[in-house]
Amino acid sequence: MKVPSVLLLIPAYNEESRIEPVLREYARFFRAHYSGGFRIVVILNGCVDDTEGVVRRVAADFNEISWRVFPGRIGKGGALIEGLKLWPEADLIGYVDADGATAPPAFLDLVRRSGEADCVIGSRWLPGAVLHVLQSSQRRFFSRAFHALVELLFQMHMADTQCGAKVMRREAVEKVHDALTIADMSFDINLLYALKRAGFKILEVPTEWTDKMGSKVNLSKASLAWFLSVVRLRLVYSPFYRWLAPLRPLELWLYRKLGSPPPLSRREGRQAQPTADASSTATH
Ligand SMILES: Nc1nc2c(ncn2[C@@H]2O[C@H](COP(=O)(O)OP(=O)(O)O)[C@@H](O)[C@H]2O)c(=O)[nH]1
Ligand SMILES: [Mg+2]
Repeated sequence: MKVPSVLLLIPAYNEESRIEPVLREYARFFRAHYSGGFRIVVILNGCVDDTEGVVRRVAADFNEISWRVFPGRIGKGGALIEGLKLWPEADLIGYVDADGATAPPAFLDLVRRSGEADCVIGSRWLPGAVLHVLQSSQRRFFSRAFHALVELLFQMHMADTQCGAKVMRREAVEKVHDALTIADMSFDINLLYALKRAGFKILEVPTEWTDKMGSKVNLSKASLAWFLSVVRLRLVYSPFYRWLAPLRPLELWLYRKLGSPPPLSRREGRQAQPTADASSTATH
């Protein structure tokens, strides 16, 4: 059987000091251990540092690496919604964080198990997960509270919706892409719930994870935005949603106050364009 080709997306927001070794390790590791096609596309969003210069330098050494630049602060979710539009280019599309919390062998493990489901996700909360460095206790507490809320709202019965490592079959991404609108880190819930509703099988596997210094998350503000996003997502799938349209300006104001990217309307999603110079580099 043909070994599936893999497209790995890496969302990057001001990652000039963390991303270089991660890109080099992934490119080297997959060259040595994976016989199918392998490409990395870094999706830079709202960067005001030299992430692009760093990625450009590394890409000169590894032709499997390319990048797209979105100058606006479209968030991790916004970056992935854009990146997932590249679905025609690979059999499997996945993503990991730019800080290397998921090392290449752990991502390859998800790829290898992709024959068992339409979407395979890493889990830090299943028995068998190996956590080398834990998130802060505050972050873990918040994470569990958020998880309880997500379970209450969506009943997906997963142990860890938020792990930054996931891989999907192209057909599944294509089918659900129009339903993806959440731009902040609740994007993962948007994705998983859309996959479930469409009848795709999701497999959660214990993973290996090393929490990294330099998180860009401001928990007190971001958590409120994530809360808003999941409640909103629940409403999208309820009969009340169309009555709430007049609240859209209030919603935009709230996201702005919280410093988080608001959910995309589908039309906006279609309009986001990378800057011309960078997209032309994404043809390796
Ligand atoms: N915090 C944050 N991360 C973003 C954003 N856009 C993309 N990312 C990427 O999302 C990934 C996870 O971010 P990180 O700060 O490590 O989050 P944490 O480990 O969950 O605290 C990294 O690859 C970031 O570069 C954004 O607007 N905010
Ligand atoms: Mg991180």
